[in-house]
Amino acid sequence: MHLESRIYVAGHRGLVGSALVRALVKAGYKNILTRRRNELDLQNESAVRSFFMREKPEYVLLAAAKVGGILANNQYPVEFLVENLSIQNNIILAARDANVNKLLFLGSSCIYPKMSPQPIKEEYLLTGSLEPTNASYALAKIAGINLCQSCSREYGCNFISVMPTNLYGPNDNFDLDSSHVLPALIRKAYMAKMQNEPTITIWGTGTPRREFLHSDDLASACLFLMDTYDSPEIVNIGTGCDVTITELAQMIMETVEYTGELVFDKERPDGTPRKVLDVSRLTNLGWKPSIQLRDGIRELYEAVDKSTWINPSKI
Ligand code: GFB
Repeated sequence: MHLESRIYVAGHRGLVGSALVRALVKAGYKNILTRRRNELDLQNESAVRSFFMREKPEYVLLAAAKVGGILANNQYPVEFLVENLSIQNNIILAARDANVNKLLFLGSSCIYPKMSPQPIKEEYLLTGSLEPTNASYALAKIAGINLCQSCSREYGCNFISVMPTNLYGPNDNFDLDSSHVLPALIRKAYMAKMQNEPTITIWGTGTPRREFLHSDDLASACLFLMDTYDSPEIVNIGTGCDVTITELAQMIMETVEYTGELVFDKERPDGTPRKVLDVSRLTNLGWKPSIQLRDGIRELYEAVDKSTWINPSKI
């Protein structure tokens, strides 16, 4: 990509898309295309096609998706499947038809089998059954990978796919019904501290292990791959290190300076027991993350607007 290239970031207001825009601006890119939801409905095929034909983006970073934590994924499988299929089909096929130079598709580590060997190598894709709580989202993402690979094979497109681990960072979702664990626990610990509650509730057993990557590190890896990587083979993006949910909760409680106890709601699902990525493909290409989990949590906690967190019944 050149600093003058026309680069479309789909999903620019989300956790990933906003990090991509920050990284592009910081690197000096001058022609970043974005559209808000009310300007362009990504589920509307003809609207997406017209946008591509009119604006002629040269590069596309596909970060638009319906995303959520374990509860939302489990409750709304139809929406997670259909909305994601629709958004990615519309954008990827319009990019093919508009002769986009290169497209980067964001997948997820949940595409891998629930009981995959650890750490998870890229070649473990489609070697076993998926985790049921997010199978619909995972299947949509697997279809997106296949569409990118098929466009490369059948039409010669340079469409690459990356598989990030669990992400966190600015513009994260702190809604307790739809968020991922890290922002949820920041909110729960902060509210409990403010209201002198003796405990906070953790869903599940606290034993699942998760790997967390800051969205600014993800954006850095994506721009690195846009410059250096031209293969349809998927690439994992992560730190290669994981923690248990209990360890994460303790780290967050230390940051928030909340000294209560953890209570485990074992009626809630644990999800997959472990999903730490093997990041050697990316490391061998020459990229590594730079934000430590503890530092990233502190930065997020200090920056987030806590004034809207007013529902004590959700603690
Ligand atoms: O982050 P999370 O919702 O997503 O949950 P997944 C991770 C773990 O944290 C699970 C536990 O074991 C949860 O039960 N957990 C404990 C909590 N307390 C909480 C809480 O208050 N809120 C939440 N949300 N979790 C998602 C997938 O799976 O990961 C998506 O559903 C996507 O499709 C995403 O792939 C990266 O890691 O389990």
